[in-house]
Amino acid sequence: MISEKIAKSLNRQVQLEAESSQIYLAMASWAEVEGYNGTAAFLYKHSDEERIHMLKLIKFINERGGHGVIPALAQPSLKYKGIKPLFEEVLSHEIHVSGEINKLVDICLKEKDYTTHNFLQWYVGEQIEEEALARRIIDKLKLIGDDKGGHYLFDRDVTTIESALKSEKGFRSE
Ligand code: OFO
Repeated sequence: MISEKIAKSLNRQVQLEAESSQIYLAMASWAEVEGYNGTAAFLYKHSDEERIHMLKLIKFINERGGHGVIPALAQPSLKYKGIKPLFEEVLSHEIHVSGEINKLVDICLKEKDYTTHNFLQWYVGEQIEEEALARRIIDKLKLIGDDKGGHYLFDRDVTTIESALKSEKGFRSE
């Protein structure tokens, strides 16, 4: 059984994961309209993954005697200044999410809720991977600069950056 405090904190994280999914969905739609189809596919997939992160939390809260609350969501940005600013926004969002996960871990330790603490380790690992991926993508975009051909190739290959990073760092493959 989780305490009310833990349930409330986990539900805040449910909201954050739902917001992440919504933001990446808006980014995907913008990228698709702009003709960046590879980037759109990458972001649609990430939006789906964030929804799974949210579901995992809802199910955990419910299994542990709490109530996973489905949040109302704010309208995300509709437009982005370009692919690089978009991915910079992804990185700063992921850094924010990592900070919130760390706060949650801290609350669990203070509350001596070792079960939830253990459950959250998956999210700790996930955030390391997601920050690393966003940084890797931004590094590539810095190399490309304003080169149009480079942007074309980036968009064609962006989905392979993730698998390359995972095999190089030994990250999980799901
Ligand atoms: Fe849920 O991993 Fe990003 O935010």
